[in-house]
Formats: sequence, C-alpha cells, structure tokens
Amino acid sequence: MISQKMTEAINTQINNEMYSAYLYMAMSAQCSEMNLSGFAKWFMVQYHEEMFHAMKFYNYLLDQNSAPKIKAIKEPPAKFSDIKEMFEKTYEHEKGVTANIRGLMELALAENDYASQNLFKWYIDEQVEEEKNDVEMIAKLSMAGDSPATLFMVDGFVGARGLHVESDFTKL
Ligand code: OFO
Repeated sequence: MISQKMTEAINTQINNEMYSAYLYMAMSAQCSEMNLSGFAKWFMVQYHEEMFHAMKFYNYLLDQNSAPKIKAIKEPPAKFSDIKEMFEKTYEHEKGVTANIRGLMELALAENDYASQNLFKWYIDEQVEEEKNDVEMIAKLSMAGDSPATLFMVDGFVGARGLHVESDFTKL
C-alpha cells in the first residue's frame, strides 16, 4: 500500500513519461521528413523506451492497488532547426526528468516507502544512461559540423539502435 500523495506523484510522472514519448515521436516524424531514417529510428526506439517507463509506473500502481489516472498529454514542439538542436532539447528534457525522479525518491525516503524506493532506483540508473546517450550524441554531431556527408554517415550509425525494452505491456 502506498500513500495517496505517492499515488498522485506517480500519476503525474506517468503523464511526464507519456509526454517524453510524444516529444520523441515528434522528433522522429521530423527526421523522417528530412529523409534521415537512422535518426527517425533512433527517436522511435526512444519513444518505445518512454512508453515502457510510463507503463512500468502504471503497473506498479496496479500492483499497489492504486488507480492509474490518465491525464491529457501536452502537445510537443512541432519543428526543430536541425538534428543537433533536437538532441540539445532532448538533453535538457532528460535533465528535467532526472529532477522529477529525484523528487519521487525524496518523497519515498520521507515516507519510509521502501517498495517505491526500490522502483525509483531503477529509474535513477536509467536516467544516467539517458543523459549519457544525449551527451555522446551532441558530441558526435558537433564533430560532424555542417558536413552533409558526415551527417549521412552518422545517420547510418544511429539507425543501428535496436529496441531492448518490452513493448507488449500485457507482459510487464
Ligand atoms: Fe527519457 O526517461 Fe523516461 O522520461
């Protein structure tokens, strides 16, 4: 059993994760429009990862006999000036997500809620990976500069990213 305050905080984070998925779907759509299919795939994999994050929280609420509350998802920005800006925005967004997860952990610590602390530990580790990916991508794109040929090569490289999370949420 978790507190009402914790239920509400997790519900808010489900919505944040759904927004993350939506944001990366918007970025994937723009990459497809730009014929950068590798980056489009990278962001679509990220979309699935975010859906996984949302559904992991969702299932935790069900396991704790607390009702998930489905709220409206904010509209993401539709256009970005270029790929590098997308990753800079992604990095800023992920730093915000890290702060959200830390807030959840602080609440769990204040409430001596050990089960939620265990769950949030998984997200804390995940955020280290998420931010690292963005920093590496920004560095690669800085090295590529304005060269379309190099961007084409990087597009091929990032398109090799595979999906390593469960996307059938009936199995979580
Ligand atoms: Fe991108 O980590 Fe969830 O939101």
